[in-house]
Amino acid sequence: MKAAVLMDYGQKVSIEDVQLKSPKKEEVLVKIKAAGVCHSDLHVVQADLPLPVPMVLGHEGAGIVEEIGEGVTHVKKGDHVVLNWVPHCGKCYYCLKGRKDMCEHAQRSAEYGTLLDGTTRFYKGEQEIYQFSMTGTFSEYTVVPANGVIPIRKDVPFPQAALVGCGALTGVGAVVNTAKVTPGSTVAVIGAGGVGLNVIQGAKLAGAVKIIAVDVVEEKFAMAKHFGATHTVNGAEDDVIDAVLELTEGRGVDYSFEVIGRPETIAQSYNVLGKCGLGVVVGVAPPNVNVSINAFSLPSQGKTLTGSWYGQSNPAIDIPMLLDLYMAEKLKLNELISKTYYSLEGVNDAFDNLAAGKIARSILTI
Ligand code: CND
Ligand code: ZN
Ligand code: ZN
Repeated sequence: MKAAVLMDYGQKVSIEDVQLKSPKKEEVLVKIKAAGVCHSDLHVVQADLPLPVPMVLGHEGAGIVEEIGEGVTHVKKGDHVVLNWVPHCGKCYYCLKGRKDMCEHAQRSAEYGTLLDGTTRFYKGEQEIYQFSMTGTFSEYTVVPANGVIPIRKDVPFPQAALVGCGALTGVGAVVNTAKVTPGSTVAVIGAGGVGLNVIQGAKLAGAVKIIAVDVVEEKFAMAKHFGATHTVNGAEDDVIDAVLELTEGRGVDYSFEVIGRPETIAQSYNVLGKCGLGVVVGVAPPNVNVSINAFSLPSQGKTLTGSWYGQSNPAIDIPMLLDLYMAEKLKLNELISKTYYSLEGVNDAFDNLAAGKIARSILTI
């Protein structure tokens, strides 16, 4: 079977013939039908997110259950599923505290590129192949932990379902679960890509009255408005902080979201906040990067800068809920799909388009 694999850093992703072991206890074999290409996959290719290689990339995906391992009871062969890239263990300190997004066991396995038991299921000849965040959706089939599959309604098309597996859950969740944006608020969203557009529509769903989208690529502004932005700022032309202050009577916004992963835009997301404002970093910066913010402003303006991982979500509840919103025409997913590739071979072209910033999301149908 075929999978898109980053064989080594400095190379393009290649389509490889790989083998897959059967699902062990508490694991599920999934036939992937559609996968979205998220910037986190590109971060790995560009070595900004250093992980072990060779690795099957892709963490946004949907498919059909092909086989279940011993002890799996929540899905059966033939069920449609969205993959969850933070399959929590349910036993660690953070799981017990109710913070599945911070599961120690899932985070450690993701760093190792393995499943929860520390081993991989993909291999090529003698060589083990790692799996991105316990998913590996750029593949015809994958084996994931039981919690890594969320059963969904069968009337949702697979490409749209795939988008909920990262972009929509991460973006809407950052607004609803992490920031808890309240009706009537003012919001700035820095970075209007696949995830940022979902932050924008999440802010609209939450009842924000002013939603300021900041980007550097002109094509993004029409999309941002379509998803609910009321104002746009071109960071390549205008001073972002001045522009946001001007749009908010000189005060700054109540909530800001950084959805790029760069230190200068993370600092911007703090600096566009008004007093008592809450900034949420969604973008993933390389692990060795620090951000500088003004120390005096912390006590004197009472601002908070925090982060959001996988939308601080409860995937088993939130993924079906987002799909219900989509079917009720309250969540936009069709408009997120800028380009569809009908084969895994499209993956490098999808990465090039993502790097150029001109698209919302590309989908690979498999
Ligand atoms: P995508 O590339 O689609 O969007 C990034 C957007 O930022 C593009 O529209 C760019 O034009 C824009 N941009 C780039 N530089 C600037 C700048 N200096 N000022 C303003 N805008 C700029 O990426 P994506 O939406 O797929 O992902 C965005 C980030 O979110 C990325 O870092 C990814 O790794 C991260 C992410 C986080 C999580 C999480 O759980 N926290 C989950 N998935 C992805
Ligand atoms: Zn992602
Ligand atoms: Zn845990």
